[in-house]
Amino acid sequence: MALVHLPPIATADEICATLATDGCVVVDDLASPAEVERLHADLEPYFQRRATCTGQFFGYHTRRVEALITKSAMVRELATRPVILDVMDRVLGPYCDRYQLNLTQAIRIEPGERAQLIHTDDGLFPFEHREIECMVNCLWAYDRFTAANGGTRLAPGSHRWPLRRETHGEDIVAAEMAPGSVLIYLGSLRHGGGANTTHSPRTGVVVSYCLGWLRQSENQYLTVPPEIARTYEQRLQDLLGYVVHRPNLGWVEGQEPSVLFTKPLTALADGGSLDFLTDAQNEMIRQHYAAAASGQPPAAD
Ligand SMILES: O=C(O)CCC(=O)C(=O)O
Ligand SMILES: [Fe+2]
Repeated sequence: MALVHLPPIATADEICATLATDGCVVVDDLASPAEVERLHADLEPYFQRRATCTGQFFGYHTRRVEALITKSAMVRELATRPVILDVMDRVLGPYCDRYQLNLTQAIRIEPGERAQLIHTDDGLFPFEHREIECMVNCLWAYDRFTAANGGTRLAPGSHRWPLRRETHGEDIVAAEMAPGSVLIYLGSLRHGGGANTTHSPRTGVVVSYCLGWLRQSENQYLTVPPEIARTYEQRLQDLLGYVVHRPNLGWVEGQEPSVLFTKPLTALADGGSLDFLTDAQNEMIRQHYAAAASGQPPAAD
């Protein structure tokens, strides 16, 4: 099964149609050459001083740079690109009140790195969730991706396979794409970084999104504390998690966490707690008390 490439003008509906069947898709040239240059200018200094990873999964000839939201204005722009968020609205939106950033990580696979174990990224969340999609990743090509330099290996369609089905060589395709293209793949899709048998590194920038009621892989509150997050646009603040996920997940002193953009935590100690319910929950509770007030027996639940 080949990897589908769509043009930069592809709509969120077209992208989602391929994601539904294949679990992965490349949108070519979604970032311009000038934007790729900005990405290099932002991140190259960090790569120059970053040590290689140590780990069977992260690799031994791979450099990873995280906390990209504070490091790169260009990553902040890519993370909030409208067509990408429209895709997240469609794939993750149905299963949460709001989705959030899961992880930002630039991955440089260097010459000599072996192929990464084929895996699903949503294995982070240790519960069975075949009915829902928990995570979607965008892997922006910073260098050209080829089969030889470590282009991500993917098993298109594997998001629908029985859990115990084995992945074989013939199931795998390598993502080949130009700098500025983005590989979008579901958290449930089997994939892994490729071996780099060339003499040049292969770098990609992962911006990962997940359902708003899950723990984020990268701790966004510690990597982007309120004094920094307050300087960003609200859409990004929300993605970082500075907003309650209804009902009642993520509040601070009974308030929206975004109040920390204007007040210190100590200033919240005296305020009354709010509960953050969904419209359906508010309506259910309203009906319960209305029925009780009118003398009808309240519904049992
Ligand atoms: O760098 C890549 O191509 C993918 C890496 C990956 O899948 C991971 O680290 O989870
Ligand atoms: Fe992965």
